[in-house]
Amino acid sequence: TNLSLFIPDSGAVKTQYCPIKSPVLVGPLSISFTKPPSLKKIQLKNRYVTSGGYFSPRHCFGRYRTAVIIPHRNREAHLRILLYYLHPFLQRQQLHYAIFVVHQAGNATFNRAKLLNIGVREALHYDDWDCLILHDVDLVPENDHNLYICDDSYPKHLSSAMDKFQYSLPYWTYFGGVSALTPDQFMKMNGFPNTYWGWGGEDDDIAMRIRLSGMSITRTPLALGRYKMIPHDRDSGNEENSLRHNLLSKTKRTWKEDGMNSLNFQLLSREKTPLYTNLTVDIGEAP
Ligand code: UD2
Ligand code: MN
Repeated sequence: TNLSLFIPDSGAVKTQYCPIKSPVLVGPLSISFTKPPSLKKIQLKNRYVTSGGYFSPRHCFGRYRTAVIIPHRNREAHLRILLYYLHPFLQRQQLHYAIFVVHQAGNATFNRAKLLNIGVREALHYDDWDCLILHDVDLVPENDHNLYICDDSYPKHLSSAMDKFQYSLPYWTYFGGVSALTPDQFMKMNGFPNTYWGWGGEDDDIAMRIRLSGMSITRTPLALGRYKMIPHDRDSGNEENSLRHNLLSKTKRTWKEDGMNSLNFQLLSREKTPLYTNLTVDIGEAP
């Protein structure tokens, strides 16, 4: 039942939890990448999103507290497209949520996994999150029944069916794109590796850590875990990591020492913009 039927629309009076299943989901979404919307336009369409990209359902208490963490550098147009689709998507899911963008400063080689570790550490200073969603900037979910909440037992892979892989998994242990972990699951595997500079390998390292720390991967069913990737070339500063196979052969020995317990970085700025919290960080460079 829709709780808002019983609670008069008198500002933000809340007396009950939101229903377990949101009544306002619509299912398959149509997504197009023609022209990135302006931040102003996105703000106007999301008037209940507050500073820092926060939202709480207005007429009921959100059951789930979700932090979305996006590693980013020089993909402003992609970020706008993602925010345009993601804010309404998360609101329809009736989540209490916030969006964090972790921006790598400078021109050193990109390091996706380290940025995600930083995003987790920082996001946990802001709220008591039930679920951390680690989200590529260029992946737009196509079905709002793909809930941005965590599985109680295991790390969950949400982007199980991407258009660029013909809406199926490229291989069985694939864990790239978008995933959902509780803070406990994330800490149990010592977070993600900090040592993968450039493109590739870090996702497989993450999948290995899940297993090595005694967990397994759950997934959104293929029919719901559908995503469109905004077409792009390889970024400069994110060249293929030629060390990745070598690193992957050592994960079993290194995962306990390389991760959240060895994370170091410098937080250059922390700002609440209208649609997201921006964290700009100096993460150093490959040794
Ligand atoms: C794949 C995986 C991705 C990751 C990557 C290997 C998919 C859809 N995703 O992405 O999760 O495992 O391979 O590292 O298969 N980024 C920036 N600026 C940059 C470079 C990267 O913001 O200059 C961020 C951005 O959030 C991007 C993500 O890093 O979505 C992954 O990089 P990519 O999109 O270039 O790599 P891709 O599509 O092969
Ligand atoms: Mn991509």
